Amino acid sequence: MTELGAVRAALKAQRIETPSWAYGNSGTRFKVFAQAGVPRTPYEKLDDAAQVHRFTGVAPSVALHIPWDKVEDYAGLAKYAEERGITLGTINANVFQDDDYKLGSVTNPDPAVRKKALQHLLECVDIMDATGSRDLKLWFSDGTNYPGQDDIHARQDRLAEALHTVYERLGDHQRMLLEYKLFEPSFYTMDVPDWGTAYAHCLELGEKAQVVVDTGHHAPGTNIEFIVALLLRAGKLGGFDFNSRFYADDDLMAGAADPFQLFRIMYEVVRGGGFTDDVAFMLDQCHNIEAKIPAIIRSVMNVQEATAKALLVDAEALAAAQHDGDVLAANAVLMDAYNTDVRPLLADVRQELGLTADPIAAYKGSGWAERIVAERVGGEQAGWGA
Ligand code: LRH
Ligand code: MN
Ligand code: MN
Repeated sequence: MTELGAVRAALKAQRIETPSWAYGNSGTRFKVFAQAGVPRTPYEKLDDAAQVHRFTGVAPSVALHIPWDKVEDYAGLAKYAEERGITLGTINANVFQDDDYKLGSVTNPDPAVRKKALQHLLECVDIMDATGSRDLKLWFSDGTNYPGQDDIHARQDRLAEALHTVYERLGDHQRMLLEYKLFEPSFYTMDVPDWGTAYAHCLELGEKAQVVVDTGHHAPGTNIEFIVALLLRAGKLGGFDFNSRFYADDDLMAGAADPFQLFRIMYEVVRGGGFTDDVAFMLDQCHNIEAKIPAIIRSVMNVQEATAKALLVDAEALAAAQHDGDVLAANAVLMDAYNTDVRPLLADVRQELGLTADPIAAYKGSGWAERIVAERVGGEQAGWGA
């Protein structure tokens, strides 16, 4: 039997980081639908993030994307966050939106471009020093579109060199999280296409280098929970970028497309001892047509539900069935946990934390949505990429 007290305690201790860019306008390459009341500055993004934490109690940190969240004074931004009961989390580097990076950033054949990209990555570590952030998240759009376009082997050498330089710059308590993605924007080769490539680089670098799994970055049908189990076993799972996909890198709300997959992932996290501060649970998603703040609250709740179900798996009964080779019984143990309605449990947990049972209803009743529409007039709305 699973001990319910321990499950409750674990759910109260869970932390889910929200991405600053999810609060801004976003869209597809066909159209960005602007929404009223959307933040105009990184400060206003933090105001919104504080609302998500206020009603969920488990989302106290916000990931920044540089330069989308560029400010003069990062220590001041951290103080602003603190005054609102939250902190600044992972710093996401951005070496994919500059004309110079057409043929790559740190793997570009031109040393001058490589140098520029490297400077940005190092500047991100300076920002981490000012914000007190632990993690630097690196995702590279680098790659090629056509066979023969560039030397695959040489690009790996250039990547390794840049990663090494950044790794050396990290402070004692800082980490580098390397994110992989199968394709897009490069269509023939990506320089970090899969967990194996990320793992190989991280292994070479050392223990401060860890792999981050973005759930939208795999080929259809990929068994993501297997990757999670493997990375945890190797001590190389640094965190997640949670989001949902139906087709490619859709960045829909976490747990919306396939809540069963999210449960299977969370089960491997729990099983593999990854339910600790060493694994960062982050959202990386965009809300193109739905209201942003309640969508982020919904995503946090979806991650919590998957986590609760994973924590409810009867480990003893599962081990016994596995030991006996009882395939059906083992599967039934997992399915029993998955099919449990954990919403009453989470409602209780929230109330024990002094929150209302229904965060979405509480947000709707708070008047925040109306207030930001009224107040945030004039100026330019922040968007994905601005
Ligand atoms: C790339 C990615 C990466 C970026 C974010 C905006 O697709 O997942 O994490 O930083 O999207
Ligand atoms: Mn991501
Ligand atoms: Mn992505």
